[in-house]
Amino acid sequence: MKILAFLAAALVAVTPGVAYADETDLIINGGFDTEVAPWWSSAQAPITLVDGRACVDIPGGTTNRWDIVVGQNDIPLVAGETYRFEFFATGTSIVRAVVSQPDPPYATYFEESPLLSAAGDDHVYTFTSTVTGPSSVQFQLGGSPTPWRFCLDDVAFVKGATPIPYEPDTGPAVRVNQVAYLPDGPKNATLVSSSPTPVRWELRNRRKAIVDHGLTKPRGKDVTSGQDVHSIDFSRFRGRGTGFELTAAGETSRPFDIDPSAYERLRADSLKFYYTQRSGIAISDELRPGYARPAGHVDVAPNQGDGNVPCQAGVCDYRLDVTGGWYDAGDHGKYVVNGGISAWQLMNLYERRHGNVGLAIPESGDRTPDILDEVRWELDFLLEMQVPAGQPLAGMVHHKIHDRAWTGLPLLPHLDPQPRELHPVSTAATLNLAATAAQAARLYRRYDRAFADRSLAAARTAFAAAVANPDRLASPDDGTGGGAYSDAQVGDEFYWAAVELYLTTGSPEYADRVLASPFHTADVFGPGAFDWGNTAAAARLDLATVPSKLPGRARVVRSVVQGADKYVAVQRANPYAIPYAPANNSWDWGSNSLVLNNLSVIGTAYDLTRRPAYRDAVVEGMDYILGRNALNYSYVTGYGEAAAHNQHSRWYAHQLDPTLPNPPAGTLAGGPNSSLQDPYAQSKLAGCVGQFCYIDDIQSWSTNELTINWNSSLAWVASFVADQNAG
Ligand code: 9MR
Repeated sequence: MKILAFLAAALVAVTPGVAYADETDLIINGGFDTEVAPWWSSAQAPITLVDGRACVDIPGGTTNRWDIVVGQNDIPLVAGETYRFEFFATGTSIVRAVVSQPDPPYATYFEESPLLSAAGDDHVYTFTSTVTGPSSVQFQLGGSPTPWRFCLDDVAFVKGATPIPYEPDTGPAVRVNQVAYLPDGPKNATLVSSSPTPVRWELRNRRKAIVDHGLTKPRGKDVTSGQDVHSIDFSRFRGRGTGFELTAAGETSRPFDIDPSAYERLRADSLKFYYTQRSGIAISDELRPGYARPAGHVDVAPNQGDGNVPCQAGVCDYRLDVTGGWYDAGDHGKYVVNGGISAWQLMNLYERRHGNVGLAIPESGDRTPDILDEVRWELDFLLEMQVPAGQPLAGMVHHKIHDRAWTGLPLLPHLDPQPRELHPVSTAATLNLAATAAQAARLYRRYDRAFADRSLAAARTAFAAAVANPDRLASPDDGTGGGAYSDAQVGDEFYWAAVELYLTTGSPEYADRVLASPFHTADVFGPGAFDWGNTAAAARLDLATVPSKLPGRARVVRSVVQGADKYVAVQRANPYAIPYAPANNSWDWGSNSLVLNNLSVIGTAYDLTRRPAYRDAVVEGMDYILGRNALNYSYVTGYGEAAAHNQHSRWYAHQLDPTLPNPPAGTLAGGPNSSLQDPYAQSKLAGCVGQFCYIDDIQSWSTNELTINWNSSLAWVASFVADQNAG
C-alpha cells in the first residue's frame, strides 16, 4: 500500500515507499491495493492478493533462484542515474532482488540477496546504472528444496535518488598481520595517519604490559590506497606469545601472535582446500567435519555427469570420461589451463622441500606424500582431457569442460542439472598438459613408475601435437556456462612445456627448444610474475632450481635473483610492503595471487642464494595478505580477527543459505580488482582506489572468488614461511 506519496516531500527522513521532490517512482502498482497487473510471475507460482500484499507460494525442488520469479518489466534505465530500490517482504528464505536486462542474455545490472523474516522487513538500496535501456525489476525466489511463501508490498524504484555511499568498516588505524609474526622475523605494521611527524607506538603483551615502544616513520601518501600512512618497525622485539597489540595515535590494532605455529596450520589448511574442491568423489564428514557432500558430476541425476561427455555441437563426435579433477573455483567448471598452473605450483612446492604435509585425505597413509596424492586427483583429470589416438587432433587437449549454461548460487555440485560439454582443443591447454605431465613424470617416479611413464608419454605426445597445431587459440567469446580462459599468446606456454620436458628427460631436443625460445632471454618478471595465462616465469623458476646441464644455467639463476630484486624494491617502496605495483595502480583480477606469486619468486631467490633479505621479504609480504592492508582485513578464511568468509562459491554459500557452510579455513579470496567486473562490486565500489577495490560479499565474483590457482599461491608462500620456523 503506497502511502501519500505527494505529501512525502515535506518529510525529512527517508521513508520506504515514498518518492521525494525530483524523484520519480518508475514502478506501477507497487502497493498491490486492488490488482496484480502489471506484475507477472512464473507459471508455477501465481500471485494472489492477501491484505493488500502480493503473495506467492513457492514450490520446493527448483534449481536456480530465477526458476521462480515475480517481476515487472519496462523499467527504463539511464546510465549514470541513481535509483533507490525499496520493498517490504515477508518469507522464510532468501529473495534475490535484481534489476536485469529483460531479454537474453539477461545481464544483471544490480542484485542483493537479503534473508527475509516471517514478520517482514523494509529493504532499501541504491544503485547507479551503467546502462541506458529497458530493464526488469525482479524478485527471484527459486532454489529451495522445500516450499515456502513470499509476500511483497510497497515496491518502489525511484529515479533521481541520492546514492547511499558504501563505507567499508576498516577498524583501528594501526594495521598489522592479524595472525602471527615470526619471533626472529621482521615485524612491521602500518599506521593510517596524516601527522607529518613521527608518533609514539607501544607494543603490549596479553596482560597489557608495554613490552616495547618506539617512533613511527611518516611515509606520506600511499598510491595503492590513497591514504597518508606511517610505518612501524618492531622487529627488534624477540618475545613470543599470543594476544599482542600495537598502539599508536590513540588507536589499538587487532590482536596478533608472535609465534611460528600458525604457518604450519596455514600450510596444511591451504592445501586441504583441494580435497573439498574435488569433483567425482563424495567428501567425507569424518575428514572434513561440516563439509560432507555427495560426489559431484558422477552421472547420478540431476547431474548429467562427467563420465561420458560429448563435445559442443560440431566440435567432435566422440565422448570422453572426464570425471574427477578439482572444480575450478566457485563454479562447477574444470579448465585445463587453470588446473595446469595450480598443479604445477603445488608440485613446485613439493619439489622445493620434498617433505610430507598431513592433509587428512582419503589417500593419507599410503606411501605417496599427501600433496602428490592430492595433485594426482587433478593430473588424472588433465590426462583424460587429451584427444585419444585415432581421433582428429589426437594428442591435443580440450580447453575445458563445463555446464552448457550458467547456473545460479547456491548450487551444490551433485545438484547441478546442466548438460556438460567439452569445448574445442587449444594449444595452451595442450602445452599445460605437456608441462605438468612432464613435471609429474619426475616427481611421481619413485612412488608410481607406471604413472610416471604414462605421464611422460602423454607430455611428449601433447608437445608434438602443439608444435603441429601452434595457433589453436581458445576464443575470448567462449564464456557461456563457464569462464573463457582465453590466451592470445602461447609462446610462454611453449617455453614452459619445453622446460619441464627438458628437466625431466635431459633430451637435447627439448634443450634446443628452451634455448631457442624468445622467452628464455626475455625479462619474464612483470608486475605479476606468473598466472594461468603467463607461464614463462614459472618455467624460469624450475629451470633455476631443478638441477640440469643446460648451457648458460648460471644466467638463468641470475635472472631469477634479478626478478626477486625487482619485487623486493617494489615492496620496500610501499608502506604496506606490497611486492606488487601494477601500471596505473590498476589491480588485476586475483591480485592476491599475484602478490603471493611475486613473493614466491623472492622465496626462490632465497633458496638459490640463502640471503636473509629475501627470506625476510617473503615473511613480511605475508603481512599484507593477513591484515596489514588498507581494509584491515585478512584475505584468508579462518585466519585473523576480521577475515574473508563470504567468497563467491556455489557450495560454500552460507551467505545465501544459512544451512550451507562458509569456505573452509585456509581459503584465499581473489582480492582487490580495479576493473570491478561484477555488478555487485560496481554498485558498491565505483571510484575505488587500488586496495579498496574489494568486498567480502558472495556476489562479488570479480573481487571475492576462491580458486584452485589462487590457493596454490597461498600454499606455496605459507609453506615457505612455515619452513622458516622462528624466522
Ligand atoms: O582468474 C580469471 C581471471 O584472470 C580472468 O580475468 C577472468 C575473466 O576471464 O576469469 C577468471 O577466472 C574465472 C574463470 O573464468 C571461471 N571460474 C572462476 C574463475 C575465477 O574468477
